[in-house]
Amino acid sequence: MTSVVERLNAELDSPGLVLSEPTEVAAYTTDWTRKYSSIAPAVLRPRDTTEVARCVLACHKLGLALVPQGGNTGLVGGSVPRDGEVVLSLSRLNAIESFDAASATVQLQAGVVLQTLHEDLAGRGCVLPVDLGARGSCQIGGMIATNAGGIKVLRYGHMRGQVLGLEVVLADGTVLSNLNSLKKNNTGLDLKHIFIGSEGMLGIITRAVLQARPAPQAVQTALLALDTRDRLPELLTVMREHLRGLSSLEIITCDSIALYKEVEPDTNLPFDKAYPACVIVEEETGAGANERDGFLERLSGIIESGLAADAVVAESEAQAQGIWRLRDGVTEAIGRAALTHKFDVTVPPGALPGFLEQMERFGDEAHGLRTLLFGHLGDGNVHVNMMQKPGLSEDEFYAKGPALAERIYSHVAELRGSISAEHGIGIAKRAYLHHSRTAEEITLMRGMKQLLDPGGILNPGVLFESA
Ligand code: FAD
Ligand code: 2HG
Ligand code: ZN
Repeated sequence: MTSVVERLNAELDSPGLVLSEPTEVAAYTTDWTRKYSSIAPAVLRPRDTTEVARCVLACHKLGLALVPQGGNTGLVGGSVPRDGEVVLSLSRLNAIESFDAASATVQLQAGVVLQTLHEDLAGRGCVLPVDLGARGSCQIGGMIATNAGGIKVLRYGHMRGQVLGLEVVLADGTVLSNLNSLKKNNTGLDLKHIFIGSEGMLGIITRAVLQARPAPQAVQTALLALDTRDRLPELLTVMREHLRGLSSLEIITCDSIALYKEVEPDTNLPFDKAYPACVIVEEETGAGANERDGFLERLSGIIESGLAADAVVAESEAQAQGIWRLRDGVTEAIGRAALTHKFDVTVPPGALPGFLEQMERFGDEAHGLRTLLFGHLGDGNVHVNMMQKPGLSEDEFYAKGPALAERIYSHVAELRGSISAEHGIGIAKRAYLHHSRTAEEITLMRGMKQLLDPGGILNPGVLFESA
């Protein structure tokens, strides 16, 4: 009886492609949250599309299931094995292949890390207007596979809005290539959209063409302190009306700031009292000397109307970064402090004040949990984290998850919100998909999976229970 590794090596016969040393494999088998962890017989590390196709074909022939993995920063358990699958790492497909200045389009391999792309585009006076706290590790392929959101969705949309063309390896090893770089191309079904947000269960994304944009001339950043959360919907309306270049609107509650301070005690807090919530406002403006004054004037109007109680306005890039650290750093701080149940949801903006209160109530009623609320206010996207308090054992903590999820997601559904704003379904949310999608939609999704991956080898268990 030959082992999986021996069979893979015999099929692939290429040095360095198959990693099977247990300590090396272990680096790929636990997810970012530490909640999902399993074993894998091997990790495949292809360098280009041809090698990806060979790996997938080998798994197809051998009847082995595989889990595509990018930067492994996903938060719903979809990027690590769960039942002895092989890991297919895209990390070595890391070339930015070409940039076309006339169309501001960039062609690249799936394993390019977001920050590397940001740096490359900055050198060309351009940006990819998708940004998130995991920028130093998450990869373009993973971001496309999850249709990542982040802190600029309000103005520029999700990852989906930036993708012009894709190359995907299908479950039988076929390379489906449409590295389109045209803005206008209505030639039948736009197949790339099937793969964007498909979380690795319909195909392996190997290359992409993305639309870059001119970098903003200047960015103004401020942190507002609110003494009530009741007027959040009104704040949203006013911000949209008055800040025409509004590019980010993010909320952090005082509890989230307190946690950040616990984990990073040297942090200087921006206000001398703890407000119920703080909001980061970012506006893209022209570069003129008066632009900052204009921004200050618009914010003063908001403070005078009583919508905000206080504000700190960044006077330098370093100060802006200091403000953003309080927001970007919360996920990392949670990860360092304790285990957490994560609920990434959207609710209609009008429902936000009541929703935030309800989440705190649910957290208190679950006992032993610490509720942290923050997120992308401008999109109605709240990140509800319910953390393990000291004294609650790991088993007790995990046992609370299903009932809590059911409670939160049914409430979200009543509000006509979504159980996944931006992180996807993965393993974590598959039992709750019916709260956001109809039975007919789920049947069609299952049919598409069956059509594209009849053997069920691509990321089995993601989105639906494996058959
Ligand atoms: P992975 O975690 O490796 O994989 C994610 C999913 O995509 C898995 O199902 C995997 O199988 C699949 N996949 C990966 N690569 C490919 C490929 N090439 N082809 C096919 N399938 C593939 N997300 C947001 O949307 N907004 C945020 O603001 C945000 N902030 C975050 C902040 C922090 C600190 C962290 C840790 C995470 C954050 N995330 C956020 C979640 C995560 O970063 C995103 O989901 C990201 O897009 C995942 O990219 P990745 O390369 O790490 O993918
Ligand atoms: C963010 O916006 C991420 O920071 C992570 O989407 C959210 O940690 C979380 O719950
Ligand atoms: Zn987020």
